[in-house]
Amino acid sequence: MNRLTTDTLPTLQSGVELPQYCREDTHCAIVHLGVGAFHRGHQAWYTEQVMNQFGGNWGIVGASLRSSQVQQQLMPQDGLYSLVVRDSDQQSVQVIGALQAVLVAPQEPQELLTQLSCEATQVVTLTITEKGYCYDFSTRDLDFSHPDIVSDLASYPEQAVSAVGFLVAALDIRCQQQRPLTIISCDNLPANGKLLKRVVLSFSERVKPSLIDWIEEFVSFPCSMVDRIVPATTELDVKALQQRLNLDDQAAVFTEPFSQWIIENNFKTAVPEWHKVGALLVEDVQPFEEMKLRLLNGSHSIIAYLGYLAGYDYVHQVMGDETLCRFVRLYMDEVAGRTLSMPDSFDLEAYKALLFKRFSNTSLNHKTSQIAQDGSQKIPQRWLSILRENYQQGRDIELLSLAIAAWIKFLQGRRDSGENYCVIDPMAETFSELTTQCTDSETLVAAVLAVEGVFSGLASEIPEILPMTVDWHKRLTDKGALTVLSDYRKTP
Ligand code: NAI
Ligand code: CS2
Repeated sequence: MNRLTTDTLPTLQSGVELPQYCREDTHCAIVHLGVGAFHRGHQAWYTEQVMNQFGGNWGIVGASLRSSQVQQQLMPQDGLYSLVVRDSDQQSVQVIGALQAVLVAPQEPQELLTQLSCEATQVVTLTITEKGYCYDFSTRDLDFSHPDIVSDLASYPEQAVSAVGFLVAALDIRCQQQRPLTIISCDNLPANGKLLKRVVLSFSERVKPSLIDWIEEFVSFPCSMVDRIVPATTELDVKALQQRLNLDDQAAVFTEPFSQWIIENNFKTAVPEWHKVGALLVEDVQPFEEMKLRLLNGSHSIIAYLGYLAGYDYVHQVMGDETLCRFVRLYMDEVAGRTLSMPDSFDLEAYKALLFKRFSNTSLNHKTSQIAQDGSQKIPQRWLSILRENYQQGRDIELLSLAIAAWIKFLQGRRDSGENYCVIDPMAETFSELTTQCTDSETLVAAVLAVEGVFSGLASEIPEILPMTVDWHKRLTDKGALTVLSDYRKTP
């Protein structure tokens, strides 16, 4: 079967949306770090809409700081890929042309540095996962002990491996050339723009303090709330699409109709008119970001750990389980929802109802195991800030202590059915040592709650959390997730 390429594009039947601008004449002004599924299903899609409707030189040069897999998927297709929107039995296909090149940083670091610092580049966007920022939640600053940062500080400005290292080396060159820049984090982190700026400035302080004033004046790091569920593409997805297109697309991504991008209106350069194609520019992103991280992502992590332990592979399956659904509803209404301060005009109930609808989309094969990855990097902003705020307000912390117990159970690598699995987390080694050494709930829960990089002294701040979590861990171990949840807060 032929591959999707510039040459085979015209063979696609009607009904498939194609790029409405001349790719060959379009220059690149955006560099994106972390060309995973989400970038292709979200920022690249918004940029494609801008070029389809208003033209402009907003081509994207993507860069993977890790593997060459995406380059091997995309470049034999001239950077073209299908974005497939699925909603239960509906499906639409759009071919995205915005991505014009993909670099692999470990193989071509100089090319990436040149692209990041060249005059044409106006904007850098990032989806490098929560762990890609080398951020230490306990110090709220750059993790100077992180191996990538240790290596980048030693070899600066050559041979960077981290996004922070590449950005500072590029900003160093841009400062000499007086070329401002807008850098937009599109990862699920609290105040992601401020966090990125913090790590960039801390790194600069070590390698070139004189750069800091220039960055403060000529570089902006707008915060952004990003939202669209884009699961990892499976071989089955690719095969099904081959039938539909009669072309082979190894770089396709699959997503839902819903999409949201709320961006702080703080740019130091020109940016695409994303606000004309559905994005929202605001002065303060925080209320929206908190709402999304706490209601959507917080629920996702509850669905992931309790659902996976209970034997559910997909989010929509968990939503089909009354007991789990009730628990997610309790979390939204009585735990996370209580901490949000949304504008009066905002209909939070409608937002929550839409989340349940999105989670129930049966054609979106979103794996609980995918969401369960990197818990050490996700749980602080998804659960722990809520837990601290509710505790300070004298509100319920029971539900989240059960959720934390479920995560600790998940770290032990065995489902309630007895099936074993590998834990994927940057701290997996630490957790594997703890779960091997600590074989009873008391010692294991105490040991995990003492992991500074995640819990940052929570157990001493909230003394009740340890006995509560031990109790729930014992019950989960003895009875399994579904039984524990079916008893949870059931009126006798
Ligand atoms: P993915 O696994 O498809 O891609 C992850 C990308 O991050 C890859 O390009 C990989 O090379 C890069 N990466 C991983 N670790 C890194 C590190 N330590 N330093 C630099 N780069 C690194 O994942 P996907 O779906 O693209 O998600 C990426 C991020 O996007 C998420 O972690 C989240 O913050 C954000 N996001 C994802 C959504 C989704 O539904 N997939 C929705 C909203 C936000
Ligand atoms: C998910 C997110 O994998 C995860 O951690 O919770 O990727 C989620 O799908 C997105 O944030 C939705 O916008």
